[in-house]
Amino acid sequence: MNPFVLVAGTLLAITAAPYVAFLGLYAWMRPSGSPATKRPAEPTVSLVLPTYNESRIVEAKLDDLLALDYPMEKVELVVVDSSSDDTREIIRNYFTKLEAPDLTLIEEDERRGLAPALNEAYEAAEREMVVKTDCDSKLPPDVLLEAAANLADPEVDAVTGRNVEVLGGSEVESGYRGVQSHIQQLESHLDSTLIFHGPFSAFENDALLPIDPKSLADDTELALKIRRQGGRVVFDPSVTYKEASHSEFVKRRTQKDRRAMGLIRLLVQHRDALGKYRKYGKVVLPFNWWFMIASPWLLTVTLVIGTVGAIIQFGGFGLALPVGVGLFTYLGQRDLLGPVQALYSLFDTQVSLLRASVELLRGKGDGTWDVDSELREAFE
Ligand SMILES: Nc1nc2c(ncn2[C@@H]2O[C@H](COP(=O)(O)OP(=O)(O)O)[C@@H](O)[C@H]2O)c(=O)[nH]1
Ligand SMILES: [Mg+2]
Repeated sequence: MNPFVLVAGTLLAITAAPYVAFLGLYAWMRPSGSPATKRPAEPTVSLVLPTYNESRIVEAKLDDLLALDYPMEKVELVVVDSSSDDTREIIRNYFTKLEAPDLTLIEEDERRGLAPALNEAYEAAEREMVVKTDCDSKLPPDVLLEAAANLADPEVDAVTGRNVEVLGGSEVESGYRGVQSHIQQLESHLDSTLIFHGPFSAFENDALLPIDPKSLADDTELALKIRRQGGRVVFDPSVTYKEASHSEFVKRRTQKDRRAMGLIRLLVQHRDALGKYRKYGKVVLPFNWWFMIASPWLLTVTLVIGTVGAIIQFGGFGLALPVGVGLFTYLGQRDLLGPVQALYSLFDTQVSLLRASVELLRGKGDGTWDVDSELREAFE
């Protein structure tokens, strides 16, 4: 065998080893449900909703929030609005006819980015449980009760949930979310999970901390900081939401690459947490470092060396490898891969993570972006 093929094979085995170990751990622990000791609870709630030019969908979002199965006298809505359209007028009008919930509307004169806006909203939130939700997501009626039941466990300070339906029907995103949900369950049963999701995250008000104004991963950053301060932060598959997503390769890049950038930067900023905080720093964080930072580069190098090796070995036929990857991408983004569609979803995520680390190395990645109008259409 030529040395290139040998090196590529070895690299692939090294890349895969932690995943195989994680899979083994999963099979051994068989985590299911939330690791929290859940019990019925009805704390007072601050719903935090950040809005930037959401006039198309904000009314539907408010309808959705008011349909939650929860005593609305216990709820306040804290909106932080940085729009240049009439989002805030729509919200104000909506609330003129309502007795409950209470509304706190923070009106920003100009858009400074999501993280500074959220810091203001968290500062203003006064109730016991603080729930952050994005405008372009839908919540089921039981979501507050499910979240409150988790926070009733004195060890647990934050909980996030599972995307049960990808609005717009992207199979790439659903495939990835399915895999991710198993990973996050295992992480939570080991100790705590890393990623917190924008459509729904709930926190103990007492545990809140300011986030980095430049953050592109605000929800995850908050959870990570809460874990570092000693609270447990978990994923519960019974806490659910729906969010819109694309399948197509190019369209996916904008949102996924930005999110990936936010997560990688966060891991690097908190590199001193590795090895600390029990299994969170000893298992969960290293696994995420491997998945988000090491694997994308290792896989790229493997592909390049493997292609060189295959060309030396088989001449022109060696190009079958990169052509195969191209074909995989072409079919995957069209949701045409059937049973291996989930594998494509992981590949797609690795592409975003690779592009994100390149962008970060080039010094890119600050805090504002365009609201994706096609995704708003999927929401409607
Ligand atoms: N107040 C405020 N809200 C923002 C800003 N940027 C985005 N948002 C809101 O934050 C939420 C998430 O934004 P979105 O564009 O959907 O992010 P994505 O889901 O990661 O693509 C939405 O409710 C937006 O309206 C901002 O600069 N200020
Ligand atoms: Mg969104």
